[in-house]
Amino acid sequence: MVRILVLHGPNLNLLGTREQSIYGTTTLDEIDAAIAQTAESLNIEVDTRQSNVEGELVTWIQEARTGYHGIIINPAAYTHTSVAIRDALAAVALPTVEVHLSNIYQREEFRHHSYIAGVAMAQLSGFGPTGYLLALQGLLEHLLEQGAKTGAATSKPVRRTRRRNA
Ligand code: CA2
Repeated sequence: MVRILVLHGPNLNLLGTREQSIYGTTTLDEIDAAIAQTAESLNIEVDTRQSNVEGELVTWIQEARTGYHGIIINPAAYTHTSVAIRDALAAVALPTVEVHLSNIYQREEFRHHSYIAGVAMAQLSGFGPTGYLLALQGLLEHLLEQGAKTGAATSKPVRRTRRRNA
């Protein structure tokens, strides 16, 4: 079964309690619940973790190498500062999707640069909490395609869509 690790960076534990005009009213627990629900419907396993500590995020990324097929990360402020997180993602070389709740390119200049984007397969910025769910779907499609090419054990879930002429 496909296993994906979702990482939330610093201060995202405060979601829904402050700065609601920028980040909305949804709490991190609610986001994690929506991620779990989507994971179930996609028939994949997802673990979600949050940390305010850069080194802890680096350690989790390193550990993901053995137990996970891909990573979804909102590095929060570390997006714009952390060579350490970028290096960890490059080292584990797992397909990674970078997610931001807000559109970082419509905000202050210092948020326009991401150290993570260069080592991520994709970036979603500005969809709010839905970004995580879109990332799950996109990453799964990518992994299944890769598995089909490499013969890796990422079993494809049965598609329920009926084709008229099938
Ligand atoms: O838009 C995003 O998801 C960000 O990654 C959020 C980060 C910010 O530094 C990035 O530029 C864009 C900040 C997360 C802080 O979250 C808070 C939530 C509630 C109250 C205060 C901060």
